[in-house]
Amino acid sequence: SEAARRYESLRVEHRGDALWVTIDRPKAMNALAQAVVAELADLTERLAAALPALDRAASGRPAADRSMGAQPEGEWVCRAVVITGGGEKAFVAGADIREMSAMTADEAHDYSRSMQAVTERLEALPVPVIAAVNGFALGGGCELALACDFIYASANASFGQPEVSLGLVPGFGGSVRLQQRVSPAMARELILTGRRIRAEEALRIGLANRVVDDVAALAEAVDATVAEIAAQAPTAVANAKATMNAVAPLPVSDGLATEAESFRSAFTTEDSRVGRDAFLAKESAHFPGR
Ligand code: CO8
Repeated sequence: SEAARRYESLRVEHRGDALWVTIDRPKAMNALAQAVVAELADLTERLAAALPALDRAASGRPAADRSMGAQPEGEWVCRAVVITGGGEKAFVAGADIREMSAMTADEAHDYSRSMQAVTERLEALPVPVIAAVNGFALGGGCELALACDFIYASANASFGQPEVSLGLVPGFGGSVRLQQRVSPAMARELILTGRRIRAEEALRIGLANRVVDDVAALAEAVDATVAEIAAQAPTAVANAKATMNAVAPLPVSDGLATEAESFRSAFTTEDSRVGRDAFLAKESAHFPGR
């Protein structure tokens, strides 16, 4: 498909109902050089264009504009995106330190902004994005994983924000998203010490959702979860993700109002009609995805 075009540093493959994106520069521990960020920007842009756009209640439009708010246009080219690293050792070992050492401060700022834009586009995709962390997820690599909806890891994985050891600070979203994913105090401990933690500890603090023995088991665990997602109504999964994105920064009462708008929106989908009819007929639902 169009999304699976050739890139230098990315491998993009359909596997089951998911699109697997492998960051594949194992000689540099899959570090996010600017060329890799540019390819991720291109890929995420194409994916956003290829997937149905869900015009949802959570988009903040006035009520009159969203009467048929959850009717997406287009095809579901995939039901999930999985991000992983090439080679035996690394998910992504961060920004490319060699490249950064030749940057001006303004170039570093632009580098930070361009990768932040990729992370925001991943969050906005209407399908779940799963990080399959198969080794080092350090600095920008940990931040890339944090931009995914959730993280599965193999036992050899490790996580950390070692920027302070380089005289830097997180620049691809870590200062924001690590505090949201784990407790603020734990995020502070990790970022202020630069400490690297093992997969089991990442599981314990809620950074990883699941840890499995090895990389083969990681792919199997991800496949099984993708199959669970793919059995659900596509528009509902998209709506649920968008709603959770939208309400996260809101006070409870505003979040509840947004949720109710999303609920209203879900009612306008064929998926919801099919889902309710199938339940009442004691049949399994075949969702049209609109
Ligand atoms: N950038 C560039 N090259 C890297 C990186 C990296 N982040 N990580 C590893 N490499 C390269 C090494 O230089 C080495 O290259 P060579 O073979 O040419 O010497 C090769 O990968 C293999 O690495 P090692 O020999 O070090 O392998 P080890 O198994 O001994 O160690 C580690 C693996 C632990 C991953 C180690 O390489 C390491 O500590 N890497 C750096 C991790 C790190 O500090 N990452 C954070 C970077 S800063 C960041 O991500 C900030 C993001 C925000 C930036 C904002 C814009 C400015």
